[in-house]
Amino acid sequence: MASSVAGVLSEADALIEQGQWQQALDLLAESNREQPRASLQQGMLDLRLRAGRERPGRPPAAALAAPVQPPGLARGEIPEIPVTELSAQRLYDAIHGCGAAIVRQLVDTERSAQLRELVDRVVAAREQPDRAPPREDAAAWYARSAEVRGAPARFFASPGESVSASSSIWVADSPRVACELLDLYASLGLPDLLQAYFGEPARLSVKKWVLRKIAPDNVAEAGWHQDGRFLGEDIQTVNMWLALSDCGGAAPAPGLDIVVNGQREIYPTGTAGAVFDWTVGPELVATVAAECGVAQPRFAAGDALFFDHYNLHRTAFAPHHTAVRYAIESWFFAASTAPLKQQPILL
Ligand SMILES: O=C(O)CCC(=O)C(=O)O
Ligand SMILES: [Fe+2]
Repeated sequence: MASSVAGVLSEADALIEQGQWQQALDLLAESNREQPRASLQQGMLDLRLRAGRERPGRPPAAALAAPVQPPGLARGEIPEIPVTELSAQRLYDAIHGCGAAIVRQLVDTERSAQLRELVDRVVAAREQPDRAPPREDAAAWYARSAEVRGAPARFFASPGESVSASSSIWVADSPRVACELLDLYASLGLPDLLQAYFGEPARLSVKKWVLRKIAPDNVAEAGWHQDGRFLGEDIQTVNMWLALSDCGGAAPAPGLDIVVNGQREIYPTGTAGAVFDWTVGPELVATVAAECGVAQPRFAAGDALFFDHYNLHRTAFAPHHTAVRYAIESWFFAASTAPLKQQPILL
């Protein structure tokens, strides 16, 4: 017989009062494995949000060797790291040398298909709440935590559409999916990998952990941007952009366009022909890209692209796009410098 949710939650609270966050999380996770319940999933996420607000001191820099440019690459080519060789040093060399790394089939085809379904369920729960399963149906598909501050994530619905073609939804707004993804990241060894990369534990965040379902937008240019423009520079980050559709290059769904360089500066925005004040103008991008090239990689579902806040990129758009693209964007931050504005979440 599974224990009552109230009982488990109060036991977890007692552990937290003694500063035993990890034990409290383990208790909730074990109870949820026994019998998955929305309130337990919500409880786990709330706890991670509360713990994320505690800021550890800044440790000495990570013990990684100075980055070495991966050899043998053509201009505009993003280095690929075989999944069996993925390490903090290889990732560091690729991101600091070339701006990004691709890890093919980090997630297998079956799991990526499941994740795609999860995204659709969250989108449906958000857009058609009356059709979503009730709150205690072993799944909090869409529920805003009391620990989350601010307006919901951007949400694109064209006037007159009952279901929008494109959605961007905070993972933190779906405790069910947040728990599934945290399990996935643990099974991929990401917490240890990122700890080695940053020299300290990694955090996720409310605002930069996003489920994306993007409709082809053949004409409207999405802006070239660096996430460091919003996130700041005195931070350490790694974004894992996980494709859940066949996309990019000649595929029918839009991928990403990426400037392939390892430079560590934030370019001016709103100039050189930029459409928005937060985007880098196409003329400036052309100048930068003349030296290093732009990649438009083809991704299969389950392929991951890793980059950080200095990378210059945009959502691809092209006349041949006809299909919706699914992806999950997970920005990881070194705990001691994770921007509080992004609402850090314990990994
Ligand atoms: O998914 C996209 O099209 C945009 C992703 C992006 O800008 C990011 O992950 O920083
Ligand atoms: Fe971005």
